[in-house]
Amino acid sequence: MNESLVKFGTLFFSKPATAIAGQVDSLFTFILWVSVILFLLVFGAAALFVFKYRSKGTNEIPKQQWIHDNRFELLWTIVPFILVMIVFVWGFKDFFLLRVSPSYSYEISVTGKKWFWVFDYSDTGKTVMNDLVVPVNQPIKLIMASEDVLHSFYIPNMRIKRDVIPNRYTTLTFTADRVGEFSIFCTEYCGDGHSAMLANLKVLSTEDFEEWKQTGGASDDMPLADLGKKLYADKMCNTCHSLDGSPMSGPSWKGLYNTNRELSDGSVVLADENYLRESIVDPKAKIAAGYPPVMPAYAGLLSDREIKALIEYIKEIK
Ligand code: HEC
Ligand SMILES: [Cu+2]
Repeated sequence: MNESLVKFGTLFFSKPATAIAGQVDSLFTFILWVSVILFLLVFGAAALFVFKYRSKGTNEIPKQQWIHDNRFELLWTIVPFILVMIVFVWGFKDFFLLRVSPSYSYEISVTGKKWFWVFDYSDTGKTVMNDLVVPVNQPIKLIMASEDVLHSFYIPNMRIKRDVIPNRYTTLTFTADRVGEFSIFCTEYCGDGHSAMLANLKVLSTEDFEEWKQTGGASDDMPLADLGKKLYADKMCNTCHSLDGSPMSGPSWKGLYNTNRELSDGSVVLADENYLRESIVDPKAKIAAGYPPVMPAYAGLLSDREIKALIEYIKEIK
């Protein structure tokens, strides 16, 4: 279970899971209180003067007005300057810590697509969906890109967030300082399934992480159709395909198997195992009539067993 963002931490912040988070929060708190104090001073003075110098009902015209005072000019130039410089230096220092990843960082590639995240571990060739697993106390560098629209990668407990863009890499860096499970959000509105574009961050001890890297996928002994049902949710098929016949971004799976499917080019194919397999691995090969070709290709993201499991599950939905 992911650590709750509201149960732990303060009114403004989830409980930090990285050392920099505390510094980010202190700067926020500093700016907040400076703003509150300045607000009270400025509006307090304004309210006081409005009251004190309110019209007394006579049409007096002042004989003399106080139009300039160097002491006041200096006060309201120097004090804001000092405050702004404090925020600048403090923020710049933290910005570096948040943006520059040490050369010994562990690199993970992140791909955002409608509507899930894919994490590639280049040193092991491992690819996982929606579960980012990292070792504790080790700087991590995320190299991110999108395959379709703009997404944004956000881990509240780490205080890091950055846009994920097609045709360009952006990076994020963090060092988790405690083990646990945390939430990852997409914070750029990216279409129908945006609110379901959730992922988990699992921070493991170094030994557990090494062990995790060696293991294959779990659920090797699950019956195929059960595994398919689980994958339907885990692999985000459920954001686009319903089971009850209602159309979503994609066609419903109800009664799909072994029926004739009309394609966008007017031809008709039988939805047998091979059609289903091709639709999952390379969805753009044959487009179902009436639907836009928005399904992401799952080639490389699902093992052969997982593809078989999904097909078995689709067959069950009559
Ligand atoms: C972003 C939305 C989206 C996601 C996520 C998605 N699909 Fe699709 N899928 C579509 C759309 C749209 C079509 C119809 C257009 C086409 O054929 O490419 C489709 C078509 C299909 C078809 C052919 C259906 C038919 O009626 O001919 C199958 C099978 C399929 N998807 C399986 C899956 C599986 C399995 C997953 C999860 C591993 C999945 N889809 C995830 C949008 C999605
Ligand atoms: Cu998104």
